[in-house]
Amino acid sequence: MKKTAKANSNIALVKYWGKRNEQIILPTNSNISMTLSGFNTTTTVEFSSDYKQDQVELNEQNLSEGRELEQIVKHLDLIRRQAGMEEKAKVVSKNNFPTAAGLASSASGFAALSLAASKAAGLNLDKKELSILARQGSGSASRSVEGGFVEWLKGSKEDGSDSFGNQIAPPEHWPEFRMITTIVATEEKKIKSRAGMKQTMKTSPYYKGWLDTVEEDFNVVRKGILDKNFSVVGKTAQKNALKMHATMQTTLPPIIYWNPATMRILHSVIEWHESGMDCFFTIDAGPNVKVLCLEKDVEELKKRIEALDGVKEAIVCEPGEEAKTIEKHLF
Ligand code: 2P0
Repeated sequence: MKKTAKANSNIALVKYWGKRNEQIILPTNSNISMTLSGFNTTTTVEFSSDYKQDQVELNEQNLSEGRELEQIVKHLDLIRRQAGMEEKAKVVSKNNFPTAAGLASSASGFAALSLAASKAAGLNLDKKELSILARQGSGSASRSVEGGFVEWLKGSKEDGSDSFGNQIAPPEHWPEFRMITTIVATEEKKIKSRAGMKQTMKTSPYYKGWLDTVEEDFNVVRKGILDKNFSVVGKTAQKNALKMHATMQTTLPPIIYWNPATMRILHSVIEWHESGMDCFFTIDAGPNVKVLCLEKDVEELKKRIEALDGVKEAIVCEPGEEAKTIEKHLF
């Protein structure tokens, strides 16, 4: 009844920004990500009749109340219902990167929790079933179940059975692809993605423009990955991220995740690109920019990024592996 899983985070090249169903988390548009090597969550789950209530420890802190605990308990309830059991659980989870700094900790977190808890509950889910389960914890987690380049299909069914993460290509398909994650802030962001995307759908006049054009970005990036066409993937991913930020910046009240260091990186990447360097950027719901490049340019770009004012760290990520169970438990 005790299992441990490790899942990598992912960064979207075509973003998920909006839900067509908030209860079971279905997206308004299909989206694409790369699973990252290096940023991961390890989670151990044990179900036992000895536990009187669910206990959750996240990054060495016991969660006694709050939204995070509620989301995790709700997810455990879903797994207990699927497994036909009632035992409470102990969950211990650790990220190897700062939580909620726009580095998609909910993606690796719910992917690891789904895998560890479903195995501990005796369920033997296939990849698709596991992704559907992870999706209901946090949308982006549906993509972290798989490795390499992954699409999360929006699906059309009301029950969500056709909305899951699907591998477009494994890490070995394009091992030269890099994302340099720049850390400019490590504090928790004020507006979570969940609230941000809801507010955007409700009040941004540009959301319609997002919906009208995102499918084309999806098709272009998908083909670009299969063709290993870096300039097509990079250019389209950058445009897609800026479009997403344009929708959130035009909500009421506005959501602006960028800080001066973010702007400095964006301008620099554009300038470097104009002077012949193969580089683009993407940004999620936070201030940390991810610079997209190929292995050949990583050393030079890392040096340039680290020299920019306000950059605390630049971490190079490669295409990473799928979520896996491991033997070493956290308790
Ligand atoms: C993405 N983000 O595609 C987009 C881009 C943030 C910006 O997926 O409400 O934490 O739990 O489904 O998955 C972050 O949203 O939101 C996210 P919920 P989630 O990576």
